[in-house]
Amino acid sequence: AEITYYLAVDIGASSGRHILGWMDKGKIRMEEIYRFENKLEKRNGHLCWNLDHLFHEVVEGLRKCKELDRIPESVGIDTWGVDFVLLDANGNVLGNTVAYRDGRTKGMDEEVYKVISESELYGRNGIQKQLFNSIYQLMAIKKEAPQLLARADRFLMIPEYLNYRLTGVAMNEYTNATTTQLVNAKTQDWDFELMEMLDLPTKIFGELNMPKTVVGPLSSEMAARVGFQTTVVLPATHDTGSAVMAVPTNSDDSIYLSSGTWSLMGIERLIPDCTELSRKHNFTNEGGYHHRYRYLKNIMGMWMMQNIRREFKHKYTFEELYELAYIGRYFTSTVDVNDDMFLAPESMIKALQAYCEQTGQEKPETECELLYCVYRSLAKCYAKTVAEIETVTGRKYDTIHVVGGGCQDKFLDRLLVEVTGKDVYAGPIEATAIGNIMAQMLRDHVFEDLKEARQVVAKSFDVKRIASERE
Ligand code: ADP
Ligand code: LRH
Repeated sequence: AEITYYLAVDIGASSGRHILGWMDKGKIRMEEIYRFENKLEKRNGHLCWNLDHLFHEVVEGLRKCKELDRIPESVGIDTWGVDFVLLDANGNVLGNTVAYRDGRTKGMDEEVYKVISESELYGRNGIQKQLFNSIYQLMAIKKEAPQLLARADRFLMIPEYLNYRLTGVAMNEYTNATTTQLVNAKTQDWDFELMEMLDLPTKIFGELNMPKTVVGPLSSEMAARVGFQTTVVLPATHDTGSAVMAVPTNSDDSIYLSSGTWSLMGIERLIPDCTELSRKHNFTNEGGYHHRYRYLKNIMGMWMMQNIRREFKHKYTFEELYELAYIGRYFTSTVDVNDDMFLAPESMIKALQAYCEQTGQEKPETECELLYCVYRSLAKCYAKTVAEIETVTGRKYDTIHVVGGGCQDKFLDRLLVEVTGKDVYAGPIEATAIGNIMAQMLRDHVFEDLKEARQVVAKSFDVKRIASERE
């Protein structure tokens, strides 16, 4: 029989990949057919994404399907959240695509709180305060370049913009929209009243569409360029939304840790929690597939390791890095990984040393000490987050599922077992792409619902239980 292929284009802050998925004897099969690098670039003093390059890579990966003669029934794109473009009336991008790690949002929280208090804001959207959220980025544009906002006709998040380039259709999607901090948690729609209070142009925000919605066929120009026709579909276009769909369990007793450039740790909930208690613990209520909420916390994550590895000139393998960290385990200084100073430092090593000095701790000097300091600090933050989840929800969880590229970090997985005392499972590695494909398969009625799809994920992919040191 003919195989029906679905293509996930999953672009993270560090890399992008095209992954084909299909069903085979009741299991999901996947194959990565294309991969490319993604990184920040400095332009006019701002940290930016190179969108033209990303789009070029999206097209190259599509062409690869043609080359392999495996034409997907549909294709879905997901990327990191919060970043967006403004389009003018002719569909051209206004200004640079400034990335969330750029410093332009400094002080923009205060601008917003002049209009609405922090707790009232959280009460409306339940989104964790992070200075890079789109709401603060928009305030920065309003302050620095109001003419861009005045000329803007459409607001599109990164995956939506890539879809637009593929199809000519400009369409907003719900899960990623929630990361703007401009969506009301209860109505699950744009908070136009809030936008008006902030004097943001409401007309640029289009109707919100749920995952599984069809964007459209490739434009004829695109179809000619890639050599085939297909349908562009919305997955949960926020990568974390897709990753959490692919957490391989339906149990309520489980916490997930989506581990990539960021660590996103939390649970799935059916009702948002926009209370003061929740805000004080800085949890977010992002919108998920089928009206679920991702109740989680952003933790600085592997970004710190990525930077250190770069500063070590990539001279060690992952296994060697674990060994070095192990040697450094006598070193007890820790940092608050979520401190702003680690968001985009010139040197992560210097930032770690400065933090330790400023807090009166011994500063890490050797490679071993630096690595262990980051591991220990991350692990400490995970343990604290688990405790906070248990406090806020008033219950205990017995399991942690780690998914994403970072779940391959054996040292961190072990440490997680040690500091939390929970049963820790690692995998699948490509959870985000799997979630993306699941949404496309759900649209195609391959599965009845998310529950069934998750059961199939659990039996289709490698999920390893992490043994503790004592076992
Ligand atoms: P993103 O989607 O944010 O780009 P990924 O989910 O692709 O991130 O995860 C990539 C990250 O996973 C790498 O930057 C690296 O930090 C980590 N990683 C991948 N493989 C390993 C490994 N074997 N050991 C430790 N870390 C790893
Ligand atoms: C992870 C992620 C996360 C966002 C951040 C900007 O890739 O999408 O959920 O908060 O990037």
